[in-house]
Amino acid sequence: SGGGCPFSGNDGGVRALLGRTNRDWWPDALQLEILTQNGASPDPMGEDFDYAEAFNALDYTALKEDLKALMTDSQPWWPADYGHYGPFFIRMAWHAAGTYRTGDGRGGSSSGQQRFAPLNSWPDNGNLDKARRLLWPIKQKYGKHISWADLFILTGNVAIESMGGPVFGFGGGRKDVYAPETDVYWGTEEKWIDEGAETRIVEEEGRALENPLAAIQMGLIYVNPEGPGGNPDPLQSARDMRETFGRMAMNDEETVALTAGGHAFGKAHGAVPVDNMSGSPESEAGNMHMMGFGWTSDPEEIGKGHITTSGIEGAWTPNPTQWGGDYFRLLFKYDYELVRSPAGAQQWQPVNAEEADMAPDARDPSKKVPTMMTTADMALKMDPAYRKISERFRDDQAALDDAFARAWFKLCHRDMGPKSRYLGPEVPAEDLIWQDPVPEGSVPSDSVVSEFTSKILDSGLSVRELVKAAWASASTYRQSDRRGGSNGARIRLAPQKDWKVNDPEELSKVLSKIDELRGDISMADAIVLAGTAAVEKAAKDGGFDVKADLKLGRGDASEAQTDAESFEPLEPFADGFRNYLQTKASIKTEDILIDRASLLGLSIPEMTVLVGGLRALGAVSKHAKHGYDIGVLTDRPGVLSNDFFVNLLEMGVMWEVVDESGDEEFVGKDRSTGETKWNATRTDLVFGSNSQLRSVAEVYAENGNEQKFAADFVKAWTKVMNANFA
Ligand code: HEB
Repeated sequence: SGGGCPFSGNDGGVRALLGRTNRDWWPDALQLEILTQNGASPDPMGEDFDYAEAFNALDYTALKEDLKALMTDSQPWWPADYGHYGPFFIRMAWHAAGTYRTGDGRGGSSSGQQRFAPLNSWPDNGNLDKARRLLWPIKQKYGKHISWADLFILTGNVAIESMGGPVFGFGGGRKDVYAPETDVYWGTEEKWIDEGAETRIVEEEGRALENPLAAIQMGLIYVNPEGPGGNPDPLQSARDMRETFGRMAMNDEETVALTAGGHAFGKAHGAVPVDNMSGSPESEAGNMHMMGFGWTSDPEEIGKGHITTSGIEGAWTPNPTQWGGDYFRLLFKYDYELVRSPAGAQQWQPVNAEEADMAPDARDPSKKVPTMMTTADMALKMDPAYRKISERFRDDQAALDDAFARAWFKLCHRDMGPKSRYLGPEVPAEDLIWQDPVPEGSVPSDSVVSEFTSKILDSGLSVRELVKAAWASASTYRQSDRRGGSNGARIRLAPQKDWKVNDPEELSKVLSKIDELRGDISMADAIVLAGTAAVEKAAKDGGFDVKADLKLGRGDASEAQTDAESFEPLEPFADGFRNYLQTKASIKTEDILIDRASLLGLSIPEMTVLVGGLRALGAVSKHAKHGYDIGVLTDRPGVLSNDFFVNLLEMGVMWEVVDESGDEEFVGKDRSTGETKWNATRTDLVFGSNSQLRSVAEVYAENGNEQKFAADFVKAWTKVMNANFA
């Protein structure tokens, strides 16, 4: 799982790129986005703020001491269960990181999104607003030196440590943002899980989890604790866990270790039926005097511990604030029977539990209460593959310690990109395969570079071929989890080298030639140098004098440093920049272009000028029917020109759908003679048909803007080439 087209698996029909958005959920929410018109940033820290520098000046030890003290500093407005906030903070950190999905690299811990809608209001994040508010005095004290995003994860680590649990390390460097992310697709459902949103995998109906989603119902981080759609079937729950955790890049062993390790701590909250809770709805609903708190219950009831969050009630183990092996010991020692919590949720209770195996009451340690398991926990015992792993961990505590510590570290750092971005004194020395390690490269001298580029331009390879290879190498970058890109030259390894979009035969020919001529330059540098030299030559042939400001010093990753399978989700099944469409998706093909541009971190003008320039260079994927012609609206492919825009906006041409293309391909005919002049796709015509894109295309087609076009193209090109390397 994890591979496949990120826009497939929908029930049919065309869906909007973003599905349901904050504005759909909360139509009355404050319209702050009008203040970000004209490019005004909502970030109060300003563009010059260097978070890495601020973090490096942090008193890390003092911060950790303060966090440790906070764990047992119970506040009357939200008393700590068992006098220890540790478990609560672990859940906060896990939910901050657990939204990550491999399909598009979005979600995850790296920008502190749990503070904003919709995540601050997801039913599954119930009451975590209290956890974040407990942290405010510490955030305030350390200010710019620690971001919220880093603080969530570090607090989770300190919580584990303070309860005797194993920790593998911590890397800081998650820079906060100050507005909700608007680019994440969370699904199309119009209801939350607690309002009856349907479960997404229904085998009998052939319904599978839509990519890139990684949760089983709207408003959940992963699976429904009560089982799929509330059905308490541990085996079906295992199926859902395997699918959703797989999309978080976790295998069976990591899934078992994380879940069992996490539930060594704390308790679930379902002490009172939901209807008995007075108070406000979710955080984003904006109940003024609640000051951003959602799900508030009667303060008196809170004092007594009568809290309902998930609706499930009870701890997993007799020692909920102490790391150990009790979770598996109890899971296998007892038979569990299905019961209902006071709030009405379905959960599992050990049959005839001995007094010593009961849990303390969260408010009164002298009182003993039964432990419990959720249906998802029962999956670790009932699913044959999970069970094998669970039994091994039951019998080998050291193995569980190691597996939990490593899986937790991966969970919390998976979306941060290369290890070089990690900050602080607790960054583990060991390289981990999921970090996509790349050996450090060296910067070639100017003379070596110019010798290579003149050789490659004389080698008989065309501008198109060199440009396409460089684009194929660099454009896998996604700013969501900072994976992909030109550094490492993984374009020459499986699976990238065989991706259809890359025209593998042509690519392999180009890469061998580059390899033959590169001398001491790394392959990674040589590929982008060759493509950029071709761009500069094409610009010269077009009468422009432009130079790219390429950064050099990339390294080459080996096969052993590459987890090939983990790169599969990066494969483009459509790429508007190269006019490539393998399979029609559940969203419009031009939406996929927008999505790719967003993952590359491009603005509207950058996306526009790149498409127009790449078409002029002839850098389209080889198209089954058209050879290299589709969208190349110029008589001189290989020369950098604004011909694409000029010809696209030309009124003498009339466009018609090619019937058998299913609305994906078009021909441009001379309006008076009817003669066919051009072939194009949706991702070409959208720059003439969409009013906003047209306004930008017009700029690049205007007389007097030719030099601007060339300069903007080379700048945007360079941005993509440098993407994972700046
Ligand atoms: Fe968990 C809690 C479910 C995984 C950690 N969880 C919890 C709860 C539930 C759950 C329902 C309760 C809530 C309330 O409050 O009410 N989980 C779950 C599921 C899953 C999980 C279904 C998948 C399978 N976890 C997990 C993980 C982790 C965790 C992975 C980590 C690592 N949790 C946790 C904790 C807690 C919880 C620590 C406790 C919290 C407190 O105490 O507050």
